[in-house]
Amino acid sequence: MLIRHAPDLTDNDVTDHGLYLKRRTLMTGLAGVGLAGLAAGEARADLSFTKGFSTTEKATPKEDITSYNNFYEFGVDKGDPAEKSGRFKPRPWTVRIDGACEAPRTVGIEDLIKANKLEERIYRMRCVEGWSMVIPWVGFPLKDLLTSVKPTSKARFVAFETVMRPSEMPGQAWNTLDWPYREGLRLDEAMHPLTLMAVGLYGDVLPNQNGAPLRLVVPWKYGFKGIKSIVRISLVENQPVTAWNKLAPREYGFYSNVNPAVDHPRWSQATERRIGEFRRRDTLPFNGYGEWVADLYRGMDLKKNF
Ligand SMILES: Nc1nc2c(c(=O)[nH]1)N[C@H]1C(S)=C(S)[C@@H](COP(=O)(O)O)O[C@H]1N2
Ligand SMILES: [Mo]
Repeated sequence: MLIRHAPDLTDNDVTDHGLYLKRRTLMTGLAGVGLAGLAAGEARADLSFTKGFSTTEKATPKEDITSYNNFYEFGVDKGDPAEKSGRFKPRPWTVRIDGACEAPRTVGIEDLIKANKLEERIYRMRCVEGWSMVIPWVGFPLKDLLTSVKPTSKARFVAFETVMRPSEMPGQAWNTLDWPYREGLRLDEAMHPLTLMAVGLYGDVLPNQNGAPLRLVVPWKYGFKGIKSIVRISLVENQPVTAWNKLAPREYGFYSNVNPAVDHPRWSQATERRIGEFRRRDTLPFNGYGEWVADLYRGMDLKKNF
């Protein structure tokens, strides 16, 4: 697997968060600037970003990334999010960050974008259903946001919640999931430098169907961990309840690290179909990010903790 390494993964990350990132993976000098604007007449929400840690694999076309979606708040079919999210209003928007921290706060999306250094990160995304894409996100490390609220020693997990807006999200009228959509990470997973809060896609603000205005991206986990349209992030003591795990605990574990050796009860996870390709390809442990994240799970039985 070819991966470019950007200077954002520094020795500070290693010492600050006790992460083991191989020194040979650190490289300097890769930087670029991208500017993206909205159509004339819309509120200014320009994203300036540098290029960060990315795969060199060919990105999936934007047309596919924005038309083949899972976002059950708008319906269960792949075309529903693009077709039925037109009434959804992702701006203005605030996110509440609270729980076991010294400085809980509520922050507006534009302030969040201004206050954080944005990067383009091109990540593979592997859906638990057996398909994958390569997606150029724009965002910032979740750890920057979490650090800003000063987690206390009680914080061991992070819980995330999607907005509840049945009037704009027709799928919330159906009991497909116990709304609002919820997800969670262990604190060290949330603080990992690869864990991203995305605010953009292909250099522009996130389209509604991809989780506007703010969604989580955890590239070594199945796509459903990447909760969309987030309104609340809470530091908590105990492992939080998550939407898919609550619905079908035997099928969707809390960890949900991509693992070709652990099949879904109803299908194999050994291979995947990259959208736009014909032949299936092998699925890689941790979606190919094991070099950077496997140490988070040292000593754990990954078949039990699926
Ligand atoms: N709130 C919310 N977040 C969600 C989902 C959802 O239905 N609701 N679907 C998940 C699933 S299963 C996947 S594969 C990804 C899809 O992200 P994409 O549509 O941007 O490719 O979003 C995840 N985040
Ligand atoms: Mo998914």
